[in-house]
Amino acid sequence: MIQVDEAVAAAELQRVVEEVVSQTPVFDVHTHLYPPAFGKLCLWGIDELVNYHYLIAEFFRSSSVTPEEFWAQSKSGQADLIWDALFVKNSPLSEAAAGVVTVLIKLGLDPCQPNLKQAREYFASLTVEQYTERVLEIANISDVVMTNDPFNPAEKAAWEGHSDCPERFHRALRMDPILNDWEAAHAAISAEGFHTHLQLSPQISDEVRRFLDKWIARLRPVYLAVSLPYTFKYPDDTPRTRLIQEVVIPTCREHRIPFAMMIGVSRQVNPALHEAGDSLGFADLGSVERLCAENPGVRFLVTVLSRENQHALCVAARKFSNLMPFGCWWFLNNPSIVEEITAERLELLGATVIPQHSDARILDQLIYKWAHARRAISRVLAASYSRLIADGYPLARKQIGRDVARMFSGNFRQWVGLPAAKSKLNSA
Ligand code: HDL
Ligand code: ZN
Repeated sequence: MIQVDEAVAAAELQRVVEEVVSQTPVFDVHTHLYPPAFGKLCLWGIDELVNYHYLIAEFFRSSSVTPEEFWAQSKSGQADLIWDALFVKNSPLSEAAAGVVTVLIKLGLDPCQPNLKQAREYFASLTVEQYTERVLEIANISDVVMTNDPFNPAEKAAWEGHSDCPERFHRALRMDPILNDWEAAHAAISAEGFHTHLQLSPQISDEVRRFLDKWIARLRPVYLAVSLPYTFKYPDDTPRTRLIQEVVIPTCREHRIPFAMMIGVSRQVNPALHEAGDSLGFADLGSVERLCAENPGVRFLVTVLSRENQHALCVAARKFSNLMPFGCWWFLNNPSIVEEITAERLELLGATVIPQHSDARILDQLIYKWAHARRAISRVLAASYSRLIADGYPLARKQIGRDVARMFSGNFRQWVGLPAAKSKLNSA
């Protein structure tokens, strides 16, 4: 029973919540990051940071430079163009631009420089190993999950070279080609010596499982993952349904790992923007419910790209305890929407969700994505707790610590079968 003198006073609540949220380490469940040993796959520093595809999309709205002219530039030439258009000639108001400002300020650099000279000198003074430690410490990140695509030649070469992968860089085995482009995936898997065929059969499914087993043994992934278009339907009469039923689900069962579905992409609506050319669409969450209902013994991680799908995802998670909603993905990772989604998740699901992931592609982004996420989540959490206190509930600080630790790492560790983290602060 909580003693009244331990209770957090209403006037102190916002500060206490911000303190606990800031001090609680995060397990970042979805990123595109790599450890330093992965060489060029490990993106870091100001030229990569400013060339984030979110900023490239925004650049074309503030410049007369055409995509063809832009892509003809070097990486640093592109960064110079983006810096001038979004940070010198205009105010960095967008979330992606404000994020760069957050990173520079937290590194002690001037975000109002007329060019990138100072920032480039700073990064040139660091090794990627030093910078990795610095970023994880500033962002208070204990672990990240990578995105590992066995169909990416550079990634395949890195793993075949037995790149050293530190345990806190957990792996996720990405299966987009298998589930979204079976024709190309079948050819790639065959080329690796597996006996697959365009026409699916139980024997072909077994061969695809053998291919996955080989990569699972190599990567020891914490989950299998796929990004699905907003048109995703389950079941349907495409190879995807059969591959989910005969390959993905049995593999998740056998290896006791969850299946992560990231649903809602509308691919390449503007190919001229390359990686920045994707959009979103409203998805059918009945398909998620059917998968969860058919497979009660399999754990699912789901994030959806449409803001309008979020409420239905919360309701689906109330129906299926093998469904874990996670993150405010991609176009949703903006403070106003993170607050809205986090509020409806707390109201419908309490602390049983994974409120955010960074989706970071560049190491530096962990600094801003988590600073901004913590600010938004603190606001919503404090509002939820303040309603309890206003009703006379004596809320103790250690309860706040317990709830935040559960959402920031405990839920995911339990979901993927990792041991609980040793708590440092939550008893405070
Ligand atoms: O498929 C994914 O994992 C997405 O996150 C894409 O990588 C997307 O381009 C992205 O970076 N979103 O933030
Ligand atoms: Zn991603």
